[in-house]
Amino acid sequence: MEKTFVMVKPDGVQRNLIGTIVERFEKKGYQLKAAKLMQISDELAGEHYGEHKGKPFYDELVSFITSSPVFAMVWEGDNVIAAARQMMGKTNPQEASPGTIRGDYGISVGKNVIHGSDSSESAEREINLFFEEQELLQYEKMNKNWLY
Ligand code: RTP
Ligand code: MG
Repeated sequence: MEKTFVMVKPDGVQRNLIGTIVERFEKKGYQLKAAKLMQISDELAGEHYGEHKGKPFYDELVSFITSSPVFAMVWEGDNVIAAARQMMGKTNPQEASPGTIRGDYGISVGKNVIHGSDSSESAEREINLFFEEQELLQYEKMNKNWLY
């Protein structure tokens, strides 16, 4: 089953959007495999955003992502990598469709609330960067008489 890395960025945490974003993924039907509130170090930011090194917005990107805690998650489900990107909407919230997370909650390209892996290679790399293997939990839906 496919897994992706999703992160509520500092602006999303500051604006109390963790619950709203988790709810969207839960309601869509994906399974939460791991989650934590964490502070990103300069070193981790450099690794995570390595592909953007040298770009004009890189310094601002690293300084923002390390400015305050983020909420890191791993979600699992069929086609979840592409679906998460669709749920997020375009990078620039001003171009993102209403109904997408960035379209509904984002302010600017630098404060766009959420990150999601853009390919299966990125997903594997980012999950390994942010989580230890034992932090990803394997569990199944129970068949209990109190679940109705
Ligand atoms: P992300 O990696 O955060 O999920 O976003 P993305 O794939 O939609 O966009 P990406 O091209 O990977 O850019 C990473 C983040 O850098 C900031 N950015 N600023 N000022 C600019 O022109 C600019 N371009 C990108 C955004 O915060 C973007 O999410
Ligand atoms: Mg990206």
